[in-house]
Amino acid sequence: MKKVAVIMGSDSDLPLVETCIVELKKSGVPTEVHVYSAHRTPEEAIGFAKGAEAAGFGVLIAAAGKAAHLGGVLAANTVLPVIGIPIKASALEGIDALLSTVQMPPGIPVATVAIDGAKNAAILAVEMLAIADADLAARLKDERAKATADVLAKDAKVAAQFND
Ligand code: RP5
Repeated sequence: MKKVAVIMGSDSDLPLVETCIVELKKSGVPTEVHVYSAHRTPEEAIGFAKGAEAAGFGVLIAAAGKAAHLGGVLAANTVLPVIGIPIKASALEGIDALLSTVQMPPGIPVATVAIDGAKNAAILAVEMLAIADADLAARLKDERAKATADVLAKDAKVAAQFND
């Protein structure tokens, strides 16, 4: 199975990014985690992206806050899909990171999830790998069915409490 890389701009992002790592591991996807910054360690970030396809990665996840260029820098240096997680790390509450991550020029996409959307980044990465992996796809369908059952159980509880 292809691996997923989770790259964060700083270890200060880890408390949030951990949700993404846990979700990937729960799905049984081989995961590799690094701290590389587009600004502070550009050579390492670029080198990782350039080597990622040959190293067996299928998807890269980039988490960064403030002027968040990590997703874009990774995407500029690989044709693997890059998922961006804008991190809420400044006085601008993550809007800065959201716009820096999502507003990519044509030709170099970064699939951007919500501000602090770490769980969805992991699920999206697994969905990408599941295109070519029937077991992963089955696991995702199972999870989706459980989520549906959970909501319907909550609906039944609320309905029993309030409905005439
Ligand atoms: C970004 O700046 C990082 O991704 C982090 O969200 C933010 C702050 O980094 P530190 O100053 O905590 O290292 O590049």
